[in-house]
Amino acid sequence: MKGLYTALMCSFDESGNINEKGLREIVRQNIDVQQVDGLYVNGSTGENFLISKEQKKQIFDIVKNEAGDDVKLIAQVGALNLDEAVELAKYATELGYNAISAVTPFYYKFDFDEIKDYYNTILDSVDNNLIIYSIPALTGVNMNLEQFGELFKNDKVIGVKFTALDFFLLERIRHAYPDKLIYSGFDEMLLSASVLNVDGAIGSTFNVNGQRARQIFELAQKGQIDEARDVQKATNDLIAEILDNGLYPTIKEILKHQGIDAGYCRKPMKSLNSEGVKKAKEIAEKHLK
Ligand code: NGF
Repeated sequence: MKGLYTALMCSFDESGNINEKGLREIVRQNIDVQQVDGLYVNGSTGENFLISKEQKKQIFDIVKNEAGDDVKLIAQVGALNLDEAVELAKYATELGYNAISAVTPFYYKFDFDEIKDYYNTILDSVDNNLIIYSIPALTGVNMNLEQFGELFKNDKVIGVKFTALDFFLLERIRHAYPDKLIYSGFDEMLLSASVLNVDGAIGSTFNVNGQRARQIFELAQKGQIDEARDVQKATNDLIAEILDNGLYPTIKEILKHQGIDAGYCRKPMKSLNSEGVKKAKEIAEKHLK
């Protein structure tokens, strides 16, 4: 399960329905062109928290059907409704997803016992392994080293997707749990995370910049830090402009510019106006030639 995973975008039509053709094209682009090792399905980038349970299942179906066994698949099933998370975990496992992942429960201030019970409840319901999805900036949930250790006591918790700025904690987790998988979550910090010996990365910008992500990761593994830094710099020039123009809608527009039917974002997320679309094309032409 090590390696680089695209946090998969989903294509929606203007009314917010899944655009199956577009989603299949995004899957193929990631496998055939970006050549990532796997896909992380229904994460933040997939606009998971804006869609219904039935749409989540539909996306799991389409992605598995298109990808087959070409790459590894991780299904993000986390939901505030624990029954829904369990149902989705079972669904994705039956489809053959290689692992499940669940965001830490958010919105209410759950204590750690509640968080632990959430993960154990999901895992007790399926014969599959789980990757914790930790993204404190969006969830407000900050777990410490001991709490990660407590969750890792369940052998089916095989790792963490670490989308956080606290690299002191990242180093401590790496050191304390060498056998657990750590995936770096912030694409702009991939080199720094790779130097700390993460096992892989999961990123939104890999939809359009996966090849550079691989260069960074592999150069760092070989100790070629100067070369890796150059590629990270080129990557960050791209990411800075994407963030400035609007993260997910800009990635969609770049995909469209490359001939992929990436569609619209789900409301209340807005799609780009004509100026934003023009800027996205400029970003693609400047940074992704
Ligand atoms: O989009 C976010 C929100 N983070 C992603 C990634 O960690 C999310 C990251 O690639 C993800 O994996 C998922 O879709 O579940 C950033 O978009 C990127 O580094 C630009 O900041 O923080």
